[in-house]
Amino acid sequence: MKVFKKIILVTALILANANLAQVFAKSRTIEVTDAWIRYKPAGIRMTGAFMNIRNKSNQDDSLISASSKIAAVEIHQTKMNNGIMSMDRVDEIAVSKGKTAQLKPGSYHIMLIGIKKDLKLGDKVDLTLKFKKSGSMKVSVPVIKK
Ligand SMILES: [Cu+2]
Repeated sequence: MKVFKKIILVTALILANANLAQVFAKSRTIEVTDAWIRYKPAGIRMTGAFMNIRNKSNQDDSLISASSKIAAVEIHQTKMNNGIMSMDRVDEIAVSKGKTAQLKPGSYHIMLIGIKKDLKLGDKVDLTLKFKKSGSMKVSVPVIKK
């Protein structure tokens, strides 16, 4: 019985490692979580993508571009100036070592422009994120109503 338990434990560990390997296959140093794209009604050709980007490496990095097959993509920052909200294109979003950059409404975000077809709730959009130090990684981002 003792041996049997051990085998189960070893199997569980192997499965856990397999899962980790999948997650880290894209990038050893960058981890993207809570990614979502804002659902927009049919006919609206632009929307924002939001996510948390964690830099697990020991050097500062930054997101320098993003791309997608279905739209032009820019990195934006929403700002309030004298009560007027505006969106500006920015060259990069810093992701300091050990820190998490939050891309969220009203702040930094990834803008999809000229979307070729309507995105439905639950659709997933592949985005390629390019980092100054960590290179490129792909994320599959669900379309969500928030
Ligand atoms: Cu924008």
